[in-house]
Amino acid sequence: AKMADQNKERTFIMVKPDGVQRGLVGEIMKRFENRGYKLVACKMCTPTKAHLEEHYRDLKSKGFFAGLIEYMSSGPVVAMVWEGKEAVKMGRMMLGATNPLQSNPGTIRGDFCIDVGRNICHGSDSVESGKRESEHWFKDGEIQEWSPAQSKWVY
Ligand code: FUP
Repeated sequence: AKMADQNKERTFIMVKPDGVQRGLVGEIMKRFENRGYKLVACKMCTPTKAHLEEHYRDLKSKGFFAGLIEYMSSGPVVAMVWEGKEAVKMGRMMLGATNPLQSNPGTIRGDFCIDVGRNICHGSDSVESGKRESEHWFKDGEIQEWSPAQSKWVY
C-alpha cells in the first residue's frame, strides 16, 4: 500500500458496557489520541441483540456467544472509528491480548481488566473487519473526513 493509503487505515474501536460503567471512556480515547490517531466517528448507544449478533457473527458457534451478547447489550457502549498508519494492528496492540493472562501491563486490557468476559474494549482484528464493523455501526455521513491543516479554527 502507498503511504497515503496506509495513513488512512481505519479501525473500529468500542468501549464495552463495563468500560463505560467503570469510567474508562476518556482513558481509552486519550490513548488513541496521544498515540497519534485521528477520531473520525464516535457515538454512544445501547446496541440491540440483533445488532450484536451481526457484529459477532463469526463467533455464533462458540459456547460463550449467548453470554457475550447479553453482556454487550446490557448498557451503553461508545463506538468509534480511529484513523491512521497501521490503525488495525496498532489498535490490537494497544488493547492487549484477548486472554487476560497474556495481556501485558501497559495495554488497555493489561492495565484495567482480568476477565475475558468483561474486557472493557473491542478492536477490529483485520482491515477487512475494520471496514465491515465501521459500516455496521455508522451510517454514511457519520464518519467524518477532516484534517487539522484545513481548519481555519486552529491557529
Ligand atoms: P477479541 O478480538 O480480542 O475481542 O477476541 P474474540 O473475537 O476472540 O472474542 C470476542 C469477545 O468474546 C471477547 F472480547 C470476549 C468474548 N470471549 C469470551 O467471553 N470468552 C472467550 O473464551 C473468548 C472470548
